[in-house]
Amino acid sequence: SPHPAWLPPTTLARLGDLTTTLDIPPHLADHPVITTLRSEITHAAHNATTTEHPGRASATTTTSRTLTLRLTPPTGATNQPASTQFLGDPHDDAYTLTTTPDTITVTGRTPNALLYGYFALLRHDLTTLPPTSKHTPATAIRMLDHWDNLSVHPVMGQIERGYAGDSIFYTNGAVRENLTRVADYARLLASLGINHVAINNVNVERDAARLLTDNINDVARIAAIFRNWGIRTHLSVSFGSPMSLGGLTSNDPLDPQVRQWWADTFTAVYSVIPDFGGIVIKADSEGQPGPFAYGRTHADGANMLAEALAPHHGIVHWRAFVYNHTQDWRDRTTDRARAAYEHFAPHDGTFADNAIVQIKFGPMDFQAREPISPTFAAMPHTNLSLEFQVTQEYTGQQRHICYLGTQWSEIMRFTFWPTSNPHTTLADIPVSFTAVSNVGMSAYWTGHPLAQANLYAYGRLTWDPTADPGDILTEWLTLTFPHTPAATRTTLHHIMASSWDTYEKYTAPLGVGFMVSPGAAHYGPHIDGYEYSPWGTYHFADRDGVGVDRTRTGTRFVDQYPPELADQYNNLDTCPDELVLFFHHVPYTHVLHSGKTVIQHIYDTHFEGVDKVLDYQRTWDNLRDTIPTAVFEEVSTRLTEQVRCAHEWRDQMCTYFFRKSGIPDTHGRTIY
Ligand code: GCW
Repeated sequence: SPHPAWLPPTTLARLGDLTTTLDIPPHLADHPVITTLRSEITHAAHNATTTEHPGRASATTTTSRTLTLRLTPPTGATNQPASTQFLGDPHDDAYTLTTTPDTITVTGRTPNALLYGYFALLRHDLTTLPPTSKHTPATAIRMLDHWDNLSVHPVMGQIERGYAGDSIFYTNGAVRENLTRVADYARLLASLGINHVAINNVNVERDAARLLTDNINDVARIAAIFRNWGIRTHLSVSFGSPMSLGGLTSNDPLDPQVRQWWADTFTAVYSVIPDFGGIVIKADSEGQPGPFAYGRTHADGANMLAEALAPHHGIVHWRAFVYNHTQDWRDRTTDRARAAYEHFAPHDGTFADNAIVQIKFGPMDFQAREPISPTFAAMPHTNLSLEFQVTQEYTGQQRHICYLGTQWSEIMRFTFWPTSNPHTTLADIPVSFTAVSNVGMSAYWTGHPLAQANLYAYGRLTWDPTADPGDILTEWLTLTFPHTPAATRTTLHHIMASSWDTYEKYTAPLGVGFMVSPGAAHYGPHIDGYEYSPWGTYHFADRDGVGVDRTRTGTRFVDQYPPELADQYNNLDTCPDELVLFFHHVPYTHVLHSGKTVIQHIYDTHFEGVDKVLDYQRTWDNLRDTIPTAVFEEVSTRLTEQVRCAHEWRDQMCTYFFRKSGIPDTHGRTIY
């Protein structure tokens, strides 16, 4: 059986000590989520009687606190804004906790709200809860996308950018017969408040395309499981479906026959899955078909699908990851970072109410460091989704420890208007949060046992983007390792909280990005791996300097930002150090705000990064007796690889830039 992640029996037992009552209006007594809650309560009570657990006052406690879960659906007319009919309302998921010394009451207006409130009790010290507190998520849509293929892809494997084994959904080209792992996964997600899941890769192979049509009954089996946990199921679809599945002669979004095909197809889908969430679509991107072939815009494409989904209250997540992946590296006028803004911003205000434009957090591609995509500030009249990557494609592939809660928190707190509107953060802009999941059939769900913390942190931050990522880490450690001495958890916290910074130190410097081995790997250093490729990810290092000139003397990408930020990034004196090579091409002797030259920064951070990883390894070794043996061994093995890989990065980076620049390390360390 898979690892219980943050819901081990000992943790759940704390809830079992409460004498729990469900207070549900009769017409909702058989709601699937209420049925789920009922079985959770039984399960927790069972754990309480069979488990010794730290939260318990004493084995002989006779009086226990009572817990009431009270569902209070709104009566009469609600005055919800019209947009909520498609996008949902965060207040539907909100729960209120009310406590007295003897009682705890969870109230909410939907079954999901009660489920979220119930699981939230695990995270709180029940003895110090305030008399009353209300908890409302930041957005109504908190979603995970899966890049799972039905079969093993010859290059990408079964899960594209998956580092945790096979798909929990599919095997041998079809939906699995046994979906118990999906049920366990749904429970983990629900405990965090995740309420939407897309179950197949955005690069849609032919067998996956047919999930929407011939194989919709298999999707319905998955949807039935997620429904029990208040999660709606979505599919990634191919824009080419009318031709490839429907036998039409065109996919033109303005062709009435094409529109009719989509309308008929969704009518059939909803007859089988009445609460189907909608679709995710990657069009005109990295070889996927799209509206450009017909001279149409992405708004035309998205609105066609939105129209077909609207009668069923379905939504379209239309990805903005559209750029020229067949660029000539000699062409210095094309800048991949500009692409999303150029294709989407001009269409602001023209997207349908049930269309959401899904934008990666940065203008390039889920790098360990890049600026925030300016497209978020450029489409105030469009529903937007902020997309993260929980799977660690560019952040160590679940072989390296890299806690991303720190990065996502920083991103969510970013503001485009530092002086004119400093309190509006990036997290205030989207109506939906999405991310690529990191789970698979791995015993630990995520390959690296500590990568579970990233899934956890994504869920918690999408509920509350203002939550402290260090506190989230503490929560995760407490729930996941209840029997581990507090000092060990403190040590783990220390390692994980610094791990993103460490990863950045030993990989690509100062925001320049990539420098990874190209293609299916994207792992380990290959500094010039993409330099003469068509993918638009270049660093332009020569004997004098390095970095991409995206200023007003270069590609002018800076001017996609609101003026205040555009000026800040454009000016070398005000551009933050960590982004300097993203925005500027500078000499190696350029002095950063830190007081170091660029070349010395490259040497120093790479030596520091390796030293940190060695320190993690030594520290981890000392925890041997306090961590469950299997977890200890698994992490040890991966740390050995992280140490090896960090050395490889350090030595290639230092050597490469020493050979380019001829400038020695001021500390005289070994450079090859
Ligand atoms: O980061 C890139 C990945 C591709 C992925 C693409 C995307 C699913 O390397 O594997 O394709 O992003 O986001 O569509």
